[in-house]
Amino acid sequence: MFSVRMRASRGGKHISGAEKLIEDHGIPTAALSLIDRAMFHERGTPDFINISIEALEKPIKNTTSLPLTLTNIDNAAEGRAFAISLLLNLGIPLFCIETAIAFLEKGAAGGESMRGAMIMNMQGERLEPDKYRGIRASRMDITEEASGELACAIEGAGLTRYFTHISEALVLATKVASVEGTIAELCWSDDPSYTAGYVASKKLGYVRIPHLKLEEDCNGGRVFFVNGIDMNNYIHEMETVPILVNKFGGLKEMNFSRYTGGKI
Ligand code: WAQ
Ligand code: MG
Repeated sequence: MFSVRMRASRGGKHISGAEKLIEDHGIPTAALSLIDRAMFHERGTPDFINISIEALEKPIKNTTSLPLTLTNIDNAAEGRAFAISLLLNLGIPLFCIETAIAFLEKGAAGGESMRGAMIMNMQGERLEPDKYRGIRASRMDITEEASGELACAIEGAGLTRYFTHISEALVLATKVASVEGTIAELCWSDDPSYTAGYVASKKLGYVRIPHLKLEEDCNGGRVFFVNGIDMNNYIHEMETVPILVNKFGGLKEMNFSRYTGGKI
């Protein structure tokens, strides 16, 4: 198996990134489709595209995705409030959550979106060594079969047009939650037309929130809330241990009106 990864930028600013795990005969097709994505992205046309193709050195861990919970939240204010309540429920102090949200809102790479994620401890401190690049979860993908199960489940919920975003985010969140020391992840997209995001954790699964920012907003990102990690081990596992999602963890739907008042 090979890891094929793409990142694209313009004037040093992050535009997009994506990756696949693939057998050697699939490399040309995978690389072409990633170049295509890099060239035609709503955040802009890149002046730099990096494609890396590497044989995997370590054995691949197979895993079931986090379960996917859909919520019917219809505006960003409620989305943020709900995300905060989920994170509080997971034991993250309010101060940390608010600090993280403020960074994501204004662009955690000095006013721009980062290429990777922030790592935040329970004191609200950012631990990632490079505050512009951040930490990238890497070397992960989903099998055709699990992808089919996910496609089927979200079709029933009318979300087929968002399949690529959902599938990639679910795979990433599954990897992040699997790394020892991760308490939770908060994410929303940096694509201006894509307002959705999620809170993910081993405990509550992937909770999709359709609105975490307003449309036209180019700032987004990810934060991994951690506790008691050894930074080198954490980064090493996040970036290099390959994970393949070979089963979809199932779909739940949550009617938001039932969950106001802090109940989860
Ligand atoms: N590792 C860590 N952080 C990353 C990675 C990665 N592999 N890829 C992206 N990021 C960070 C980076 O700061 C980006 O600016 C930010 O996340 C957003 O990336 O409908 O589209 O690819 O359920 O724009 C979530 C909702 C969509 C999906 C997330 O992220 C759904 C999304 P994007
Ligand atoms: Mg994006």
